[in-house]
Amino acid sequence: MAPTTEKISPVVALAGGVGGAKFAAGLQATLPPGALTVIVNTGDDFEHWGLTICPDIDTVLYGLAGVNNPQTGWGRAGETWNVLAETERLGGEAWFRLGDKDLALHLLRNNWLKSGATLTEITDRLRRTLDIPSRILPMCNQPVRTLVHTDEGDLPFQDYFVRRRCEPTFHGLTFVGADNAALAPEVAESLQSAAQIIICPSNPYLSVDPILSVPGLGDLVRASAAPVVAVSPIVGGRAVKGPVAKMMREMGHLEHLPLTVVEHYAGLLDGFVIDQQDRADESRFPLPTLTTDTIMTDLPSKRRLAVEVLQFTQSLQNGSCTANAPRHQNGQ
Ligand code: FO1
Repeated sequence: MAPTTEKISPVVALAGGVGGAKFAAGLQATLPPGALTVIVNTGDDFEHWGLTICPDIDTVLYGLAGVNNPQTGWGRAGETWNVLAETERLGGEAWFRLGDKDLALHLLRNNWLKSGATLTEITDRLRRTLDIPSRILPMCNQPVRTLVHTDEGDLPFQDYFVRRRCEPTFHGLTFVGADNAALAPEVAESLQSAAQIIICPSNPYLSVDPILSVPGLGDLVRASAAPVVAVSPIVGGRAVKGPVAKMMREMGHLEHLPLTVVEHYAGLLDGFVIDQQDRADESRFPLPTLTTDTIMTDLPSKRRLAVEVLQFTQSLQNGSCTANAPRHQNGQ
């Protein structure tokens, strides 16, 4: 085949865990190899069994490599649990389920971290080994840890999310370490050269806000000439997965939850994508809105949504979308 001379338009996606990984898989299946960069939340990372665990990075790695567990959305397909069972038998903690295959990746990553490699370098090494054509970038290389303020006190993220199954009432978040985090050159460069920036259907508070908390990162998104579009993580007034709707209710937002997402991203977006089940809210949005089926059950549905979102985002760039004023026109 003759080499193509067509210029690849870079697309940058901001992603958390399961919802982000699903949508990123749709983007990857649609775009030319190398066109996609995924900037991933690391606020969920923690230390467990003496290992650094990076759940969202791994969910995106496994999802883009097509080796993820489709039932849970996290972890590996065809996983075995021998180490977990034996650890529990010996009196160790088993509330956070690390499978045998997953553990192999953790052992390697830990070793590489100990020998001085950055999380960015390690993630790139892993994605190449897993034959992933897209770049996967941790939001930063320094530890940032999400602390959840609840009615039962402050809980480290995985204690709130996995151990306590998001049951405590949510009051707020602190991204511990964010002030000392540095914008990685790879993250800055990808945002500066992006032709489209897409915020995946991830939890805005738990998954996207930590990314935006890295000093300078949110400013680059806001300053970008590329259209910025977010896909709603709410379908039919409920979260597709995870606690986002529960958290919104606990913050006093009882209805029109997709609008709550838009308001949360104020000043950042040029367009928004909502599910057809939330069509009744459509007229309330102060920016161009694509209403479609956002439920992703398999690769064709992920790809279909990705195609629609990319076309919508591009229409904001070339001015063919005639809906309400986006970010770049109203000077936000
Ligand atoms: N989520 C769970 O609900 N229970 C688990 O035992 C669990 C283990 C786990 C192991 C590795 C990994 O990469 C992710 C894992 N997750 C588990 C998912 C993860 O904690 C959350 O989905 C994310 O942090 C939220 O995006």
